[in-house]
Amino acid sequence: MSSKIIQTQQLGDERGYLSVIEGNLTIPFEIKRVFYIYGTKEGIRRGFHAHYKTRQVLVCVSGRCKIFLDNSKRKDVVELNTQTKMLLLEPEDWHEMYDFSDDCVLLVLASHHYDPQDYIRDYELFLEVYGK
Ligand code: T46
Repeated sequence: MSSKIIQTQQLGDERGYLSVIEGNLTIPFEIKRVFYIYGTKEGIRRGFHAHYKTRQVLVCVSGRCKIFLDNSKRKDVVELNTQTKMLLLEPEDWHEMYDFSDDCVLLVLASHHYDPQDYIRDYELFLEVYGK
């Protein structure tokens, strides 16, 4: 699997905690876009796509969720359940997000601006592009 876990440090003092993500330092790309997923209803599964070029980093800044990954040869599940554990999600890995806790805020940092053409939402096309 190309995608992998990255840990960031928990900084802080008697006032509480602070964690930092810096483009081209903590994560291996310049951050062009930030979005966050929250208020996800019970039982909902999202994603169901891969990308052509967008690299992303996912971190639950509140709560937890699971990410199912599929590189056409292998499948894996990553649980994001702490503010210091991030998933570097590479474009070639099909992904689905699920098991969101009520308080989940999934922060996503992306290497490219939003472009619907960058999505591969058809699993057969995904296999043609990235399989074999
Ligand atoms: C991904 C996973 C982790 C925009 O207009 N701009 C944006 O930057 C984004 C990300 C979405 N949208 C619109 C497109 C849809 O109408 O917001 C709506 C929900 O997006 P989508 O159904 O693509 O959301 P997810 O949760 O399936 O996927 C998102 C990202 O789109 C995707 O890049 O990898 O989170």
